[in-house]
Amino acid sequence: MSNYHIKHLEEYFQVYRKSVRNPENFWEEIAEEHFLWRKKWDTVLSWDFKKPEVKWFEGAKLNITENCLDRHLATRGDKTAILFEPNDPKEDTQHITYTQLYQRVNKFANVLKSQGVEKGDRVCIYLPMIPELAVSLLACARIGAIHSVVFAGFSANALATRINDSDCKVVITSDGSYRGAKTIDLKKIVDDALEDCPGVKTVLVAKRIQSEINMKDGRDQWLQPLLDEASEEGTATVMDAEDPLFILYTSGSTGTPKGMVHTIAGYMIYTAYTFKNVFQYRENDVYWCTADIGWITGHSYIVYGPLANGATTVMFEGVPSYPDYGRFWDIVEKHKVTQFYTAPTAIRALAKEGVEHVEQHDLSSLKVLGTVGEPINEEAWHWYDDNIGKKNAPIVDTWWQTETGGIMITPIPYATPTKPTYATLPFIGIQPALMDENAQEIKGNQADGRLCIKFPWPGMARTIWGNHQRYKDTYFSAYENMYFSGDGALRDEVGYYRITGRVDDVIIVSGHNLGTAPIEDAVNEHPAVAESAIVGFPHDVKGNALYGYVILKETGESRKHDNLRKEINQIITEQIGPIAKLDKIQFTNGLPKTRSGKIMRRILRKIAGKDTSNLGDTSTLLNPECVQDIIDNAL
Ligand code: 6R9
Repeated sequence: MSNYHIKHLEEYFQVYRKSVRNPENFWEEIAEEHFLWRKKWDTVLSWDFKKPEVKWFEGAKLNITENCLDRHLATRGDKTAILFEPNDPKEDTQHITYTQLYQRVNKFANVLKSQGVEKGDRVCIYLPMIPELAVSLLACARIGAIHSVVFAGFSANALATRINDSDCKVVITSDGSYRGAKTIDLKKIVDDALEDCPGVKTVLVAKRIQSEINMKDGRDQWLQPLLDEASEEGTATVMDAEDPLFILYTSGSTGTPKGMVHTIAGYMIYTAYTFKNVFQYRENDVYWCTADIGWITGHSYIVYGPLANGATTVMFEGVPSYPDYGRFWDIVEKHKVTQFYTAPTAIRALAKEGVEHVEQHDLSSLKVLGTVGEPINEEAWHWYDDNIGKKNAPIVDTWWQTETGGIMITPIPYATPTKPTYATLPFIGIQPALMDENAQEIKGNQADGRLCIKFPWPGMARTIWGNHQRYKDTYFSAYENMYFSGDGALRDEVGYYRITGRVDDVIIVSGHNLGTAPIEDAVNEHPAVAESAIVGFPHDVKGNALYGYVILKETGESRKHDNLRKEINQIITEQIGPIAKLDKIQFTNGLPKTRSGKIMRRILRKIAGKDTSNLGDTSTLLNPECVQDIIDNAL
């Protein structure tokens, strides 16, 4: 059916118009024709952004894993579902077929059941990029348990916060992980985290690095022997369309991380449909997304979207620099990858190493290149286009969020003419709006404002776990009847969108969202620190890096500043993870504050970015005198 696979620009416009004129009919057709239901829905959509409440396909019954696995067995049983490429290129690639994946998921689901996991229970998954990670998500979904994956780069503290927030009773982890030439003791991190998590009764441990680890009696169990015993048969639990599928945490500008809740049917339809169109996926393609499954990109576009389409999805355990900077291109050549999806920060890091690493490889299999996670700068876009795609593989710059579940603004490759740094046009069914400072929608092209979405789409998150009020306050309160993304954007003369970046206190570092508040809280834990303010500043590889302004309790602090800097970063590593470390720490005697006591970050951002020519209006400051002092001592 043509609506499911869009092939040229005119068709995009036709289908787009249809999708926004009558969204219910549009999504119902997609749902009818491309998915497996145990029972069809009573209502396609009911919604109220004021409450807010959004329900898609209410009354329908299904299991997402029957859509990702069972229904492919007859026609694609021997096709590779997951192509696992290990950290060490000398270790063999694993081809896991649809039949094998189905059996592994059933075994794992049976293990979870035997451990007392029931429908609706939360299971925390803290694993490296090994096949068990994908299998464990699907195993949870098979029995209706809600998975909460925590990226395995987060610290024990961050893990504990997330486990407790959603009250997980089981944790799935591994003895350790490989990362380039290093190994990481994941189990030790879990042990530390669990000291603060009384609700966790069971830890299942996959073996990956064969290291000696501590196994706590009565709590910890090796996974493999349990899997060996388990049956590879298993029926999928019948779920309601709006039952939660998973929780995934994302940083907010303040407070604890937000556990975004995605529900089954809408998420399935949206990830599957976007995957097919944004990557123009065809039956024998080999698709590779380099994200970690610990982030939404991995959930939607390594696991659910590709598998719902019966695709071959590559899972890479390692890093782009190991054993050398040609690793990505080595994998593309080896498996004849057709679609390659990565982050601007990776592109910039690889571009810096020069084209020699690229030139040794045959990249002619590539048909579509994608980017996600942060704005891509023009230079990186051209490097990607010239050296990787050889101007033959269109770049899809895909804008979306953990909250949106799937891609929202993007070119359709071979249909939408691309434009460097522009995510271009809304995806089918998506109705963006730009809002001005008076909370009015800016109509017409050549506009610049805050990016909102006017109408529900199936993939949107339904709530924040345990805190619906926060969901409402964060996303539905800034503008009436609109979902507010937290991003700024402009619309050019032909209606193409360019994302200009966050307009709140979230900073995107190497594509990872970091809230300033939790980092400041960590810095303030240092006994010598009185107060701190964190801002982002431009960085040529990471996109943004973090700059900390720190006031010490005693101005005559005798310890060396460099030691203090190390100690502060150590605390951040323990509390959040190494991704949140500060690149620069400036000790200062004051921070610019408004009369209501709010730190004026706008000024600090400009100073950190070495852009002090126009600091704007500082007259409302309580202590304008500190500004010059900060400028004079800037790093
Ligand atoms: C999928 C993902 C969401 C934030 C989002 C925005 C930034 C993502 C982007 C982009 C410019 C793009 N972002 N894609 N900015 N161009 N193509 O990354 O989800 O981790 O929740 O981050 O990332 O600022 O608001 P998540």
